[in-house]
Amino acid sequence: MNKKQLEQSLVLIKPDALKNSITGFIFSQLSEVHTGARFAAAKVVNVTRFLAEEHYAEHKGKKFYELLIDHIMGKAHYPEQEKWKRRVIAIVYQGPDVLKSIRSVAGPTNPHQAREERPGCIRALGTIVPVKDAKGNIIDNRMDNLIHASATTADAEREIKLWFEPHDLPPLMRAYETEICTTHYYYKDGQLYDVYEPDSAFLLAPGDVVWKTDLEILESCALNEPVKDRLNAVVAKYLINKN
Ligand code: FUP
Repeated sequence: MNKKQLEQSLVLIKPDALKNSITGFIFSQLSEVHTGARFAAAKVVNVTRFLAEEHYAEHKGKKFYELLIDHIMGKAHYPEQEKWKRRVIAIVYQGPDVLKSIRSVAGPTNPHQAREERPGCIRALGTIVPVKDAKGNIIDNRMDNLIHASATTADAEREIKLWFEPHDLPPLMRAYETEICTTHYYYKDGQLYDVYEPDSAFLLAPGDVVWKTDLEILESCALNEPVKDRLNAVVAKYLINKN
């Protein structure tokens, strides 16, 4: 398979799409006949704050950041008593020019703009929700735009490695280099361990297939080299649906 055929994109079907039952429509719009995109991996994820913050790291500090985090975590669409419904569907699509074709079917970020400029695109079915304070005054607006799709090849690599382990993809559909892990890794409160520590989370065992770039970070971290700020992005996928 050549590099172009291996092009991949991360798509997230967000909680607003699940709540409004338009998952089928989205899958149909993204299907191979429309976009040339094939499924390479898929999972249902209860998004923790840990994962949400890593996914939207580039938006940290912006005015809409907290709304964005609440949205992707499902908190904006499902109250505490329905928190088991807080999910996204994460998919890796693969195909020639898949980044461009999926972004095109998705449409502009802002659903109102999508409706004006690209009727028929997925995000044209989204909405903008006014956010009110306790007194009922509108204090902000939240963009419910139904899906996320990677914007660039660099974003796709970062995002796919954030949400998926190599073994989530069939071996011939892995676009990024892998290695075999030779150590045990456990994680607790920002620290890595090579033997089990009470209440730590198991990450990897010898023989596991791991993204090469992840293993480099884990090995550097174990040697106390200054890569701590990148550890969360490695760990996040191993904690998915584990709590
Ligand atoms: P996109 O790549 O189209 O998903 O857009 P961005 O990465 O710029 O934005 C990520 C998410 O932030 C969007 F899905 C919606 C949200 N957002 C806002 O809520 N307000 C803004 O002004 C910009 C983005």
